[in-house]
Amino acid sequence: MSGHLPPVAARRSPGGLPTAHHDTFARDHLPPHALWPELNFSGVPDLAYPDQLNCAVELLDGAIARGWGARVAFRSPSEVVTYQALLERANRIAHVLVEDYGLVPGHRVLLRGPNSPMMVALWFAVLKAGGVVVCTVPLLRTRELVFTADKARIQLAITDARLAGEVEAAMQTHADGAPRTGARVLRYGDAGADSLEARMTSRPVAFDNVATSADDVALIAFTSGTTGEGKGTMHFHRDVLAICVCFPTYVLQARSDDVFIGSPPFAFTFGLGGLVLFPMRIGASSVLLEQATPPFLAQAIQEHQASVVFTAPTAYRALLPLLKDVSVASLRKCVSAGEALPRPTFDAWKAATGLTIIDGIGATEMLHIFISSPEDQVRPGATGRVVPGYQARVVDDAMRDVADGEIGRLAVRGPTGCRYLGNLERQQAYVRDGWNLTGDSYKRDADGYFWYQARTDDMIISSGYNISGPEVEGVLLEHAAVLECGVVGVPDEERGQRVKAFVVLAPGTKRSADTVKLLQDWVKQQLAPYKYPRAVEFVDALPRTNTGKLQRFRLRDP
Ligand code: 3UK
Repeated sequence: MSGHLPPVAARRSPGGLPTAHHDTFARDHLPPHALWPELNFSGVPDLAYPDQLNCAVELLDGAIARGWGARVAFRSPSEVVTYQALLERANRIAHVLVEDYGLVPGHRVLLRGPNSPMMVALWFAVLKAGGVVVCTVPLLRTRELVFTADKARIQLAITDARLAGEVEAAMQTHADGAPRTGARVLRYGDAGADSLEARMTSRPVAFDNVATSADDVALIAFTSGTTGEGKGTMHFHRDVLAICVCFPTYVLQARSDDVFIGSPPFAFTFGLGGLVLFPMRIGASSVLLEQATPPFLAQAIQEHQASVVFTAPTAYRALLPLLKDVSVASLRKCVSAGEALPRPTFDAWKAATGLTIIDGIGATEMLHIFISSPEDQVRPGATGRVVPGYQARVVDDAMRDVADGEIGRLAVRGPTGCRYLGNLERQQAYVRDGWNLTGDSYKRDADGYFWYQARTDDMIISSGYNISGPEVEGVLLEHAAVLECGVVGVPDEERGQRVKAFVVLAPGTKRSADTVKLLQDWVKQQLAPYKYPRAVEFVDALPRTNTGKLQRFRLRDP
């Protein structure tokens, strides 16, 4: 491999550290250093990393060094994998990647498959070999895979054999139809002589890990795209470890005997952190489900006696009616992220289980959660206080602080932050004066709690009033007739915008003018009347991203 080393002068990352990447695509497509957010590693202890750092080695080889080899790391419906077995599996795969597929440090490897112990082993194998991981959700189709492969200039795609068709097609052409050359596909999970499993068996269980730099790119995570095409965000080896310190240590406070479980796919960094990195950092175990819709999740919590769950607000709501048949009494900690947690969901979960949901706002650009409070400090309805290690402000358009209680834009910074892959325009919009602007409007109270209002572009402005769609949604959800809903502003000649609710009715409720009136009156009783939905439309389902987020832009502009 040393024959391919680029000239020494080029072998520095923008942060100034020597890089171990021989293929420098990821580094070359970082935004200029001046456009990075300000990064701060001194907010809490344990964030000062050595210049040379491989997060996969820290987490996996480190777990063995800490004496956890015999502990169960991951369970799935079909297997139980100890830390030692996971290490050996990842090492064998790393050999295959380097020896059979010519993986060179810096190569981008696309992973496609549902959450599973094998997917975790692949993730570690790529990083141990110095590669850059690009996870994709199983739902992606050829067109989206082509987009991802073009953006991240993928050299190798490793796919669950059951999902191979689309990725094989995607690896053959670029978006413009030109043939893609040099990209290969490797399947796992089938019996073929050419499968990954067949290749792995003969390889050594030890691997010579690549000594990456702390700021070499480890993963490119694509945003789920509530407003259109996904953007690739780049995260370094040290970022992966930093998120294992901040939220887990100061908010989650899980223990090594905890059993983690949840629904988000690894491609959504919420899932990667909550289901892989955080449990591994403390030697706990995690249950990985291919199917994690609420009925499967509830069953699996009971079966595996899971104690820490990571899922989305809509899933908590959908779990509630299942609790009469399934026991989730083993749960100790419940984390919600991805969307605002409606107060009725928080209250109903507490009433049904006695548990306080830990709400937390995170973002793909920030890698994980940066505002959230431990259960004993939760203020119902607020997202929480800033996670130690991060700083957060509410600012106006000129980046000046607004007064407590006023609505403004959320600005955050900390050890992680936004670096888009080759997208200067978006970079300049997301990062201003060293702060990350997440695109959310918030209010802060005098005690430092942050209260979510809406996405900045989702704020409804009607007759001069600022109206938060999620607030109206929360009230509608309290009504027994409402199963799900989305509230947006639609154009209105007189008011500028008019509040419109899209409602999925509970079974047995009639779609009638009476129901419209019932819901409108309900909102008027609960909130300032100017917030009530002047228009109500009944729908069968709401448009969501593949991570379950409501796509309000599609409601506004059907
Ligand atoms: C919204 C929330 C209110 C908010 C994510 C935890 O969701 C994650 O990342 P995405 O890039 O979306 C980011 C945006 O989603 N959001 C997320 N959590 C909350 N809004 N309350 C919340 N608790 O608009 C944010 O800007 O998909 C969440 C960990 C990792 C993640 N990537």
